[in-house]
Amino acid sequence: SVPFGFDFGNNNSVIAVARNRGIDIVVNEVSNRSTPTLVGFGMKNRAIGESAKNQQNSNIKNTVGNLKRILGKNFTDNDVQIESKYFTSPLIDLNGKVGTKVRFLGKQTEFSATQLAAMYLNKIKQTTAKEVKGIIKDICVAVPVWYTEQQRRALADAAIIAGLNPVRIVNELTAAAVGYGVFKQNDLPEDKPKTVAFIDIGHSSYSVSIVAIKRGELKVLGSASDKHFGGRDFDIAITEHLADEFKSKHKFDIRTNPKAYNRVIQASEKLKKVLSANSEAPISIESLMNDVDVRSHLKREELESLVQPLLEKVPAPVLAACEAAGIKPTDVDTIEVIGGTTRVPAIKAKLIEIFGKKLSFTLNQDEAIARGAAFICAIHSPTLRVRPFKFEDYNPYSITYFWEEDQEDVDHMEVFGKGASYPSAKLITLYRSKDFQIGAKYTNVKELPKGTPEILAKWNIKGVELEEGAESISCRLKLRLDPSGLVSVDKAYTVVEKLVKEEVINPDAKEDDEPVFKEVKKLVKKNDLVITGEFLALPDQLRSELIEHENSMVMEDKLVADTEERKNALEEYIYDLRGKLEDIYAPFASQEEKDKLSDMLLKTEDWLYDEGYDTTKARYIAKYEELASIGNLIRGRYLAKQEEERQSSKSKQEA
Ligand code: ATP
Ligand code: K
Ligand code: MG
Repeated sequence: SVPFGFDFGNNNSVIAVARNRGIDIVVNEVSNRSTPTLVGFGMKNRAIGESAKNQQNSNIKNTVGNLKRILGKNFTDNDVQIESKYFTSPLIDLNGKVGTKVRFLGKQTEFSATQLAAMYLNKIKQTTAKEVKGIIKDICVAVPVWYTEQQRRALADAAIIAGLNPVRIVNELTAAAVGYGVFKQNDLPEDKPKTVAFIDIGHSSYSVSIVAIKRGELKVLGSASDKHFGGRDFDIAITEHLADEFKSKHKFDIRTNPKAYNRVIQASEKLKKVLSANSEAPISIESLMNDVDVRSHLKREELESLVQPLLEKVPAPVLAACEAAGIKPTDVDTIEVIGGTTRVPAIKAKLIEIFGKKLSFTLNQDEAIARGAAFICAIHSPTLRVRPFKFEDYNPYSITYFWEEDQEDVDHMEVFGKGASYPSAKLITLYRSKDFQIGAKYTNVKELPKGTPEILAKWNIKGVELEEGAESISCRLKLRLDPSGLVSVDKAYTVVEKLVKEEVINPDAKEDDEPVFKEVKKLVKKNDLVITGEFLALPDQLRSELIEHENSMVMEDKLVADTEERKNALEEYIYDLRGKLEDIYAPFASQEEKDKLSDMLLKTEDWLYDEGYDTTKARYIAKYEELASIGNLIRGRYLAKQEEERQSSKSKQEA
């Protein structure tokens, strides 16, 4: 399959594919290089991406965005409460996880965040498959550095439900940094690495990673984020300001009308973008509420004062990331900036002030993450050869493994500390008298949002057999923080002490001296243990059900689209045939045929506005064929005549 990388943005998502000649951005059905991250629900089908955006205003309560914000969150998570203000559908508690309720197929329907993300990923898969005309399976998805174990697992579940194979989940800025390392290869130092700060401010979130980078490799030294800082906060600040203004000017409150409020958000976003390049900009919306047209304007300074509290939050993530990396902002060699919101002049000015240096924009601000992710997916591909590039990521939350005390007097150990690099593995030894359990948890769950589950995974380790007369046996466990930042127990086996013969190395020995052996005690592997794990992922049974459900919704959507297509084809045929009957087909039909066909065309047309307005694909096809049975007869005569004329003019020429 063609490896692809996916920047799962909160506002817009970007797809890139790796092919032999390099990395390409995939355009969607309307030739855009990014796709709105929205899922809409209708009376008959779902609308995903561009079509969801088109219908957003007319279907505001059943259009869901902010998918990455609720994915893998427990309902009691603090962040969920914060998030609810950005949603136009209610956030609900689905067995402890977050979901939403929408009107779909005429019924109130609940969907989990994982299902919503799966729907979107499935659409992205279809877009990619259509564009590359190949099989699409392996995906590398980029996520914010602050994504927890549960969020990463939920994303993997969503990808699987969408029929994808999530080969790796990578941090957004790490993907961008890898892209930078690969594409700027020749400008990078070979020995002493340079320090680059990568900064991404998008629609919902703001992250900074400090990266040591040289030719062929990089290491993320520190990362930090403000999870609640992005372009949407600017849009809301402008909208709230305008809401007050309209209230005093026109005596209506757009806050009471979700559709009007959303139209102002969209206009505010446009206004904000204009203000990044101009010092003043107008805004006007027709018939916003109560049939009133509104207009206003905003100066850049006014916008800056509206978002002053946000601007004051710009330095914190930079300082925290630098502290994690053990450097000062002024020690950074280059500052690479990506994400739509870094186009705001006041933000650029703040960043320049903190680093005391100008900013660099060598990466494509909108596509760098997807490109890097596609490259990383290609690294994992068995069929595509890519230049080797080594990268190590930064673990933001300390992880401890724990077990029940048996022969040892400790029952836990911090294994992957905060700030450690990953992927990484650690071998530990436990002295066990019988089969046992081991678990992994956040060392300080209090550092995470309230409601984040503390326990990440539990494994049952089976097959422990003691040597005769022994009270315990050494069990070796290989613990891993895998490339996607997920915990695992990769290997487990028992070892025993055995006397083994070992050759004594004598540097003075002559060539034909007999080798000398001695007996030494050595730990040797006895047997492998069986590992079964429970993760913060969906149970297999439920996952299978969701795959089936998703597939049936895809089929249904396809049927609705095909039906619509057939209906349009019929409508077009009516107009086409009617026109030709009076024109080029006229000499080839008898008056009786003409009368009969005209009558049929008229009846079918009436039918289309009546009973045939909303019917089955089969009935549209049947109507089409009914008309075509006469239409094709006449067309046949017309074509025969054309052919006859062509032949005769050809033979005239030859003569
Ligand atoms: P996130 O990274 O938070 O998941 P995202 O990846 O979808 O979100 P981006 O695509 O990086 O976000 O950026 C989108 C945001 O950038 C939107 O809020 C958009 O309004 C804003 N934006 C884009 N262009 C400009 C501009 N010229 N001036 C100001 N803001 C802009
Ligand atoms: K994006
Ligand atoms: Mg982004």
